[in-house]
Amino acid sequence: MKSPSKKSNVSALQAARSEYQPKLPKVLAGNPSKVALKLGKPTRPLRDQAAIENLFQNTYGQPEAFFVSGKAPASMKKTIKVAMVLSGGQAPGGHNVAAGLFDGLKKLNKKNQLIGYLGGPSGLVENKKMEITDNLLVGYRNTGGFDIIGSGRTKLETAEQFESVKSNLLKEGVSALVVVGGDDSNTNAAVLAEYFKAHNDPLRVIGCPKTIDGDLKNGQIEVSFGFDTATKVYAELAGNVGRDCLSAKKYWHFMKVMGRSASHIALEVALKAHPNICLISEEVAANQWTLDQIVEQVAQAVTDRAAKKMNYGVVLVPEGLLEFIPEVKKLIGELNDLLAHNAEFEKLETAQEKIDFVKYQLGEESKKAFYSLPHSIQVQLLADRDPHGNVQVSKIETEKLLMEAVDLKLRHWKREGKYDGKFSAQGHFFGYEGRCADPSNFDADYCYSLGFTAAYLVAAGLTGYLSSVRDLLKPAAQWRVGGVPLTMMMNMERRHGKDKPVIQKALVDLEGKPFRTLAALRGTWVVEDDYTSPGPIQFWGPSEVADAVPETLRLERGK
Ligand code: FBP
Repeated sequence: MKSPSKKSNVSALQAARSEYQPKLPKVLAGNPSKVALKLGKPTRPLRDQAAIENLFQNTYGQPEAFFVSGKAPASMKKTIKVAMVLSGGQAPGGHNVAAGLFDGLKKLNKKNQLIGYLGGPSGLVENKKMEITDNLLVGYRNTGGFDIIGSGRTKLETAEQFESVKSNLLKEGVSALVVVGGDDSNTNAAVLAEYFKAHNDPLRVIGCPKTIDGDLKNGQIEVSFGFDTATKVYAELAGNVGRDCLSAKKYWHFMKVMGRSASHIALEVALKAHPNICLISEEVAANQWTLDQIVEQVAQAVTDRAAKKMNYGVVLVPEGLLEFIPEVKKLIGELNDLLAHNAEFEKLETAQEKIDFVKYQLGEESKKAFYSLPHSIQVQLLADRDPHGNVQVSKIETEKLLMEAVDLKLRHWKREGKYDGKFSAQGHFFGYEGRCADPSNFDADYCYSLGFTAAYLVAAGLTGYLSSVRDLLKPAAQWRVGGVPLTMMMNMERRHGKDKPVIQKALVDLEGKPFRTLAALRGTWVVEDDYTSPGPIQFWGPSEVADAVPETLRLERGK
């Protein structure tokens, strides 16, 4: 293999890291002719079974699949050409999925080929592609980013798009497509798999569970790739800021962390860095806390610490918080329905015109919620939805909203003699900083195995499955690999004003061990400083450091 160190933009660390050979489960590391496919019992989704069965008549109910030691079917050796696409937001380890898929295909048959479609799902429609070769992969192995072939968020939904994808893949001689994506992208994968099967097309579709958000998990999928690395990066930053607090003792730091709807990232970072406060959106929704109640809780913590002369602190804010505050959730729901494909609204140019447009159409309660928000947040709530109908929460400055609202409340309390302290706040948003980091050892190994497993699923002729690697707390050699039927993870949700089948997002389980651990510790963190410095990701060194798994995973799956 050529060394990437010859390239001028490769750091010394990347050059050394490119030599890392990701670990593989024993069953995949051995001779492929000794890998048998074992199928389990028929499956069904946890919710909305009838609706999902009706929409996925050809792929519904498929059994779970496992690769075990045994005799491989002769068909596994057949020469195949496979396509792959990276979809949605970047997540550390995507390049190792490509490497694993490529190496898996070549191990099965040297003549197998891998074609990468460029810029996400739109590349499939527009037929933009390149061959992924061993040479190309040099320099991408064990690196972060999706730049090898790029990514995008185009939603494939029209029959016209499906037909273009089909004809482009068939013309290229491709027999299977691997979609590397999150819940929305794998919903795309499920719909495509169903479409191809319903039309008797010789095309198969396999997904890989990607997303830093950590919300693509369930009984079968233990964690999505990228979560480990991204949270390690954010936890390092949160730990550093905690140290800054202890040193300067003058700021309250409000840190919004990515994660879209679910608060898994905030929770994981809190478990690692021990901030004074960590808001969890799911808890807000469960307790039906209003925005004002949340502001009061934070202001109370500031007041209690001020009484101990601690006019500083760290507050972690999950990116999707606003969507979980009941009155704002209702408002967003109404706005989504109102703005979905609304030609009149789309013509409006200025922020004020947009605000005026919705003002007369919102219900009383939502109107009140809308006007209780600062102008900047009103504008942000009216911004374009993403192609899957989601509010783009990364563009909503929730940390600033809270900083301002807490400041206002404290001024009020000061006048009433309830608070005596100094409040100076700094806002941070940690999101993009972690999405393209070089993958941790855990993600490097996990992604490589996911890609390798996808190659075997494709070769086994399966379609409508998500590549799955389980028992992740065990050494990689003992990981169990196979596929989980995509329809098993689906439910019906309202998107763009319509009920649509989508892969169910996993939210933080308030009864689960990770949240209960936070709940048991956070009381102490509010009044005493317990900031921890997890430090930068380590690729070499003691295994408890270099090979550490996410805390959430350890708590959820540990004995
Ligand atoms: P995916 O769900 O596609 O993995 O995206 C993750 C994410 O990083 C979210 O945490 C964030 O809200 C969103 O992408 C930001 O999207 P964009 O990259 O379009 O700004």
